[in-house]
Amino acid sequence: MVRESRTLHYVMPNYRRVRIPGGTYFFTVVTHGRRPILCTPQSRAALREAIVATRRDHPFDSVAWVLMPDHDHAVWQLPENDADYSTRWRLIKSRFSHLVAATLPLVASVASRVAREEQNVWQRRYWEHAIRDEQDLRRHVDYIHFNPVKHGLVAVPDGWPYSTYHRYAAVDSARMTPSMQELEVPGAEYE
Ligand code: NI
Repeated sequence: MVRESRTLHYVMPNYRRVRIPGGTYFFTVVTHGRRPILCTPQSRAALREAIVATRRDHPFDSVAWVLMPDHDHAVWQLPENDADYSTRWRLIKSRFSHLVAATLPLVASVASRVAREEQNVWQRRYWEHAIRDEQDLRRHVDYIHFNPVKHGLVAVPDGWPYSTYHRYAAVDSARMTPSMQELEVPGAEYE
């Protein structure tokens, strides 16, 4: 009988720990007018701060995430009996908007003219998909990690720094070569 050690369990890619029945979701969130503002040092710090602050009152697990210049893709797992991802995204988007309004001149100039400034940073709508099973989860995690390649920013996922790819690749390199067919996720970019 093999007993999984606590250490091994901790370092395994998150998708192996995800209990599918119970609030695992894929999201695509896009900036207003597809402004390429998300990957600056200020924006990355602001997003991190917004996520940390939101998690304090509304916890969730980040299974995978990729930050692109004008959108991001994420897979979250919510606590049991909690499906309220919309509150979490609202808080993250709002906090991020307030934080970057102070650091991004382009956004600040727009925000000063309009009361609801977050609507000038983010598109209001976003794509949401409830993960169905482990295969669906893997497809979406792979989709996230290959997204910078899909969008032509880098030749290999390893070349894009703003991704949980690196967390996965460190412990599960065998999963890093899915077929192109596996990388199709209809609707994910809603372009
Ligand atoms: Ni994308």
